[in-house]
Parts: sequence; structure tokens; C-alpha cells
Amino acid sequence: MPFRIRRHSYAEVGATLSALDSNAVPFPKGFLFGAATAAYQVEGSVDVGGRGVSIWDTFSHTSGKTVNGDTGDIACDHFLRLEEDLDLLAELGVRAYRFSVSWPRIQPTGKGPANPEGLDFYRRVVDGLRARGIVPVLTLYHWDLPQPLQDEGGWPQRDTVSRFAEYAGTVARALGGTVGRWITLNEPWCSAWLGYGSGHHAPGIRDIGKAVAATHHLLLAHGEAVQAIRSAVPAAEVGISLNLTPIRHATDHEDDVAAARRTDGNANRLFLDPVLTGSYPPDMLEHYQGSAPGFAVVRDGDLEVISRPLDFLGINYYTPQTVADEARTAQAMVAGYCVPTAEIDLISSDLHAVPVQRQAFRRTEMGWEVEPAALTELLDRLHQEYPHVPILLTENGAACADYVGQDGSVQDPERIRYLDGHLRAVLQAREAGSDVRGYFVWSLMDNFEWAYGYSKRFGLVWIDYPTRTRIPKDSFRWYAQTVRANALLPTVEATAGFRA
Ligand code: IFM
Repeated sequence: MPFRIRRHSYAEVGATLSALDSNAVPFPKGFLFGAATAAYQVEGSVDVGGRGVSIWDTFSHTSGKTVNGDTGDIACDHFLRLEEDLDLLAELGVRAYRFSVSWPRIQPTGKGPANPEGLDFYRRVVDGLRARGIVPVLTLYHWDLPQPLQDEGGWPQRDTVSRFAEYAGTVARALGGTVGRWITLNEPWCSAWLGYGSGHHAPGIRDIGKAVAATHHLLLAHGEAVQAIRSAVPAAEVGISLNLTPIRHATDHEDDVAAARRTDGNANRLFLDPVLTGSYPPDMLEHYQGSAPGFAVVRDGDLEVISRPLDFLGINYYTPQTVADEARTAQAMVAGYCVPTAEIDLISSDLHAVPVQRQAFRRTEMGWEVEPAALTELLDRLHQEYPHVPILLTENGAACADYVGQDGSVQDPERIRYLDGHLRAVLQAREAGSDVRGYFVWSLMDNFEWAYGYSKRFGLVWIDYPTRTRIPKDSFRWYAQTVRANALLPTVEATAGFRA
């Protein structure tokens, strides 16, 4: 059956609020529907308004680091097209918008007094959101460390923690009167492990001991920032966004089970445990004990700082992951998995765990398996193992092979199907007791997808990069309907498959 989306007018959708279609699946009142972006991925204007250089400017301008040598120099030109993008958010009807502040716009060298022009830009973001009735959700760090701090050692150095606390306090004092929800760090796993472990992200270092030290200092910086925000904005709701995923084992062989446990330790528990329980997982302390400086950077009292109570836990979820023990890839293939031909990165080889994928399974353009049930599984686990903290899904979305059709529209049924499935997964987890209070689509618009440059499109809005023209995709209209109805409407009548 072909994919069809029935186009409700917004007025029609409003009407469904009072007389919900019996097939509509409602969300709880006040559920925080939103969309997300991050500074370096959308803003551009990297040398405007006194902004300093970040590690991503340096990295993306280094030959061979990003697809096509793409950089965030112009990106979506959001810095100069702010009003247009705020209007898009209003048209989308979201209740919240998650954006990040560029540290080098606020402190060009990573320390010292605030740059007034930088603060002014984010004041305009926040005021523009509030004028449109949209709740600002501010992320302090989405990977753009000021380059001068990296030149002094970056996240493996303890001094970066104090710099971050200073920056957090500066932003909180300036914007605390108008911003109530704060996220300290976005996906510290990526900052630590892609930045200092595999080297696939800025600053491009490959050193397991430094990745461990960076992990600790990022988490400590998070804890210090929680305090800095609360001192400036006592009523603030503060959280952290972790990228989490269920880790499966390719077979039930004990070596695969152990490989999955190690990978879960690195990807999930290394962050969840210190933040929510105040201790590092013993198996991870043991695994990384030979990697210097590693956990030797931990000092007395640090874990109390890291585990300061949070108002919510942000979760970024995209895909589940399966691994095999590195000596058992042949057996994994027999069991129906494909093994990547690309070089196994330093993180996996250190864990002796090879990521594998189900053969002929649906995947997004990132090559990520699509499995909404894995999100329910993740949320159920968090509810069981780390109860009592409310959850916001701070990112979820899909890169699809979008294109502009001859009629000028962008039809993206795979993305609609992905979002619909994952929102249903959220509701299912809620039914089982998980306290999920909001959901943010990644992303409002196509943008700079880090090492993949502009080759991957996650947006609800298409960006025509030569002109920076914005075209809302079908998924934009679908999400607008969903948000306005506060329910999943029975519009997705059949589904188009992702490529296997
Ligand atoms: O684009 C990124 C975002 O910056 C962090 N979370 C994952 C997204 C998709 O890869």
C-alpha cells in the first residue's frame, strides 16, 4: 500500500482536541513537544560579533576530517535568519525549543568577561521564543569548546572544569531571568569518546586514557554547572542530555554477552552511574585501570559534585546497538549479522567488542537500525534501575534520503514513520511507569552533521544550502498536527520502508 498522509488543516486539528478521533492516541496534558538544534550545526557567522574559535572550527578546517571538507562557517545561516527560524517554530506549534549556546560567542578565549554581542544574540533567541509562546530549553555545551582551552589540554585537563563553571555562571546570570530549563552538557560520551578516543570528532585525539579523563572532567563540569546555574537561578530546572542505547549481544555465547556488558559500561553506565548514583561502575574502573591518566584524575569529593540532584534526565536516543566479542565475528555472521568492513575504532578494539548489524534490517541514512521498541526497552530499564528522575527525550530523529520534488515539496514518509513509531514507544514506556515528560525532534532543520558535513539530513525543514532557503517537509506538517492535537492522529495509513 502506498504511503499517504492525510492533510488536516490546523483548524481541523484544533477541532480534534475537543472531539478526539477514537483512533487518535493522546499524550498527557502539558507534554512538552519540542524541536532541537545546536549552535555550531546551524548558526554560521563564525567570525561575527566577536565570536572566538572553537575546536570544531579548527577540526572542520583540517583536511580530511569532514565529508567534502564541509565546515560550519555558514551552516544554515541561523545567526542572520533568526526571525525567520523563530517564525518556523511558531508555525510548527512546538511548546519548547532546545538550542545550544556557543561558548566561544560568550567567552571568545574560554575565560574572562562575557562578550556582550554574544549574550545579545541569545537574548534575542530567548525573547523571540517567549514572544511566540515557546519555552526556551538552553544547552550550555554542545561540543564547541573554545580552541584556546583545547590548546591548554582541553577536557582531559582539570582546569577546563573551572572554566566551564565560570561560563555556566555567566550565562545563567545573564539569561536566568528568562530561561527556566537548562541542560549542562549534550552527549558527554561523544565529547569524550569521539573527541579523545576514536578521534572521529574534534579535537581528533586517539587516546583511551585521555578519553577516560575527559569523561570525568566533563561530568565534574556538569556538576559544577548545576551549582552555578542554581545559584544564579534558584527556580531553574536543570538536567543533562546523555546519548543512551540498549546494547545487545549477537549470540548468547558468554563471550558475546560479556562484550555487550563492557560496551554497555562504556556507552551507558559510565555516565548514568556517576550522575545518578554517585559512583563509577566497578567493571569500568577495572577495565580502564591501565589507561593513563584515566581515573587517576578523580579526586575526593568529585563524585558528590557529579551526582548533585537533577530536575530531569535528558535522553538522546536514535538506535539500538549489537556487539560481538572481537574473536567471534564469524559466528555473528552465521547468526545473521553483518560485520562492518570499515576499520574498527579504538574504543571498540579496546573493549574487544565489534559492533555488528542485522542483515537486511531497516536503517536510516546514517546506517542506524530503526527499532522503536528499543526506545521502550531503554526507558523501561531506566525506570527500573535509575527511578525517580523525570525524563525528557531531548533528541530523536532520522536522517533520510530527502529531495525536493518537481512540485517543490519534500516528501519524507520514512521520517514520519520513524517519529510516529518512536512517539508510540514513549507512550508505551509511560504506560509501564516511565516518567517521560517531553520529546524533542532532532532536528528543526537540516544542518551540519559533524564529521558527515551536510551529507546527512535530519531536519523537519529542508535547507537548500546554496541559497539557505527553508522548505518545510511533510514531516514538519505531520509534527505540527501531532503537537496541536496533543495526540498521534491516524494519518499514517501505511508505511514506506527504510532501505535495508
Ligand atoms: O546531530 C547530532 C547532534 O548534534 C547530537 N546528537 C545526535 C545528532 C545526530 O547525529
